[in-house]
Amino acid sequence: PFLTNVVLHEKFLSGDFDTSFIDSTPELFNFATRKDRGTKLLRYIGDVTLNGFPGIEKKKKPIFVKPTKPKLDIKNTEIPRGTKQLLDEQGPEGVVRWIKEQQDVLLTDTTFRDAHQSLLATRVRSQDMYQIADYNARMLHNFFSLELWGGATFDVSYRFLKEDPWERLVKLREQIPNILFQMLFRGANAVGYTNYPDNLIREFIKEAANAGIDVFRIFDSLNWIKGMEIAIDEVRNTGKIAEAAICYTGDILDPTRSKYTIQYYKEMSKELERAGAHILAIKDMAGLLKPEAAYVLISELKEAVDLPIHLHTHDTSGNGIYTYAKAIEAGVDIVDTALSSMAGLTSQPSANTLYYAMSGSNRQVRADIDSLEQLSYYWQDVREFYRDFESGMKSPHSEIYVHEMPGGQYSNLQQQAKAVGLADRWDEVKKMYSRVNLLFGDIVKVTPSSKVVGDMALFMVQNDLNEENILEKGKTIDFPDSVVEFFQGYLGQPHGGFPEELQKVILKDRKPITVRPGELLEPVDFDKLKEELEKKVNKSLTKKDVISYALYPKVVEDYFKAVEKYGNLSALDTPSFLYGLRIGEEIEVEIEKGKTLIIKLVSIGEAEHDGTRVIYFEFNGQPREVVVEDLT
Ligand code: 3PY
Ligand code: ZN
Repeated sequence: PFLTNVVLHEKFLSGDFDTSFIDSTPELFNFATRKDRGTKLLRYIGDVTLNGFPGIEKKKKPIFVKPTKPKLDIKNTEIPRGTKQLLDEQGPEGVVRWIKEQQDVLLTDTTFRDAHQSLLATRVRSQDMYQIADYNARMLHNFFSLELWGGATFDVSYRFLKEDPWERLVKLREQIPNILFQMLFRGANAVGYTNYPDNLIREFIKEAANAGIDVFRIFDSLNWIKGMEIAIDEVRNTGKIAEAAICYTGDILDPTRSKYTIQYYKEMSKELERAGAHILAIKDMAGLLKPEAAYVLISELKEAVDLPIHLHTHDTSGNGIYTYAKAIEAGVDIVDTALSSMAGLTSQPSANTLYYAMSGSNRQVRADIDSLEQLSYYWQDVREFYRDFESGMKSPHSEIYVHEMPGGQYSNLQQQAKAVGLADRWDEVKKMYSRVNLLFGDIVKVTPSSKVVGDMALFMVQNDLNEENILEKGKTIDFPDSVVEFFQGYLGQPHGGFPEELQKVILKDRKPITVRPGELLEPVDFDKLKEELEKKVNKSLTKKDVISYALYPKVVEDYFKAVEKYGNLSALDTPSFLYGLRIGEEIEVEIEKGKTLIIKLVSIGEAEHDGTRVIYFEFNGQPREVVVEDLT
């Protein structure tokens, strides 16, 4: 039950002047904020019930089943030791030694990051992770790592979920103390879409390492090693694992594609080893690495470097398991998989399926299959919550080998196309995507270079442009900002340089740079930014908040404004977060351990002249109402 105001305390009412109860129960003074928190939550629920959630077609809230939890007695099952303890005790070198000694294939689970980035437009909320994290600690204890942070999860948390990604990381670390936590880090672009000053890159890595990240998968969106060096160096300074990635594009076994050859990948792997990588990742972000090519690539790279190799792919073509099997045959050490109900198609291949695929071979997949199946049931149910963010892809797409779109981009670009009214021209957009790639000189396409290609493809379809008239009319065209920035060199330098004629047309009078953008950017003044944002949002902020603000000023400011209006929404269950409540529906929201709010939607009032409606609730049994702007 709820503590009430201090003046209602029995001792106060009795006129007893012994006020020691005030010291022993300071929470009595939380009255105002708690009441405020309840009102804010009701305001959010009223708002989403009435106006809907962006990206979800306005309709009646569906009936969802409560996600099935594994049959494991959490309280009476100890958390086994895992790779995290190994890192803490023996450092990155110890972990590397240990990986090399393993005969089994080790797994990274991507369910908390790339899987939902690739299937559900990155929309999975922390609450759905917290509900299962205690099980992960016990049931995936023998995994190499969990990829659960970075990539698009960072800005999408603030932008669409109104959640603090740092809070997610810290809480998951508390629940899962035994498995390495991995993030995807875009080199000089950090978790953003543009190059940032060096000191921001370094501070971000320090803070992320402190908050719980152990393995930093660092890549550059053009495979430009200069764009990765600062990050590799800083990860090494923190004592964490620097996993440097080569982005795989093209097809090493296709003699007609001469730009990205086996020689190219071998040289890059050696450079990354020299730059200080502890582990080498092959980041096949679109799922272009065909099985035979995987065998050749892994075999050759094993010869070229002395690092463990970690392979990442997407199952868009349906060939993912076959690719992994060939890579395993060639000696790959670790592969990325997702739990089966969150696997396949644009996501990673299924861990469950790979487990069976390798049975009877001399290299087993290190996992407990019963645990994988049970965890997968949970995600099957949770995935339903997010059905409106599904891409609609129902079966393998072999056309991926032609358009080469990263798995993590597919559902996101589709949302973007929808937003600019191109939903029914999606096929055209995909074709244009591959044409833009060739127009740009066949570049590596991965965030943010893939976003540049996507923006240009949308722009060309929208404005009925093609390769010829771009060059003819280009001087009078205002190209998307991301495209201009790319041709200026602000994402770094592509292998083989920029196509010169096109670069001139796009840049007009602007001069391109050829040095590392970080050399030209002013260092971030964190104190000044802190002051600036604190003034704007009227509260004191942490270093983490300020780092986020430096990366995403507008998004993070809007996030704090949303928090001011609605409070911290992360405790709300996902169906209610996305759809609000049905009339008569009652939910419980545990806002803190042991503190639960009971909320029932009673009715929605008539539209008022000023464009608002009153929403009537029962809040812990008491009638409460909030006024909500009607945007329908
Ligand atoms: C990201 O950078 O978010 C990616 O997933 C790239 O593949
Ligand atoms: Zn990926």
